[in-house]
Amino acid sequence: MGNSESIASDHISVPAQETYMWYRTFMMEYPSGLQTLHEFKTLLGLQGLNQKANKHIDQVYNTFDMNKDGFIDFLEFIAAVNLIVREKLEQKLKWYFKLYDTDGNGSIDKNELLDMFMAVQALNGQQTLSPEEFTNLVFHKIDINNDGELTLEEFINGMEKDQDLLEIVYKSFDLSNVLRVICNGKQPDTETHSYLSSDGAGLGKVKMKSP
Ligand SMILES: [Ca+2]
Ligand SMILES: [Ca+2]
Ligand SMILES: [Ca+2]
Repeated sequence: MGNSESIASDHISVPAQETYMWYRTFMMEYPSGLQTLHEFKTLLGLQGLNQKANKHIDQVYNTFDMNKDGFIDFLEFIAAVNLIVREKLEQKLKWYFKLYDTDGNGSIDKNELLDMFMAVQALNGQQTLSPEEFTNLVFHKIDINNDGELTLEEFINGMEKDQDLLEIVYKSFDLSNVLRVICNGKQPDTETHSYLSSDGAGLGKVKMKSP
């Protein structure tokens, strides 16, 4: 498919044998070699969301669509798998930072974080704190120079030190549950929101669908 040499590029460290297995799974599910936004949402059982939640998922999709052609190809797919399975906390936090920095200007402002928490609330239901309270809490804790913007450095340093904040971040989009959905194939309608409730199991286990 002409992807073989790019699979070996620097930041992708999924072993060849595993890569092949993922390739087969991906091509079985998406014979064209491309996953559309609609298919991404279908895979995760995330149709019919309200506008805010929907925009949040669009943004997630965009962070995986690295060449910005509107599709997730196999290389982008395996990079996402690699991020979820293998990368360290710092790399994951970089991904979340990119997710929250919706205008892409290299810092997260209060409105961006507020929008994100409102989307999370729309996805996960009412939380203990309101989106406004969450936003203020995060800025109070990790906006070190108090300028109302979170730089990548403030974000990573702050999150690494604070388990409670990290949990909030993980809740904003649970990567490990996404992986489980990918491994097990499309979700039946009855389990529409199963990816949202994490039980922490199954990470790193690659299961092939039976033919
Ligand atoms: Ca793409
Ligand atoms: Ca920004
Ligand atoms: Ca700051």
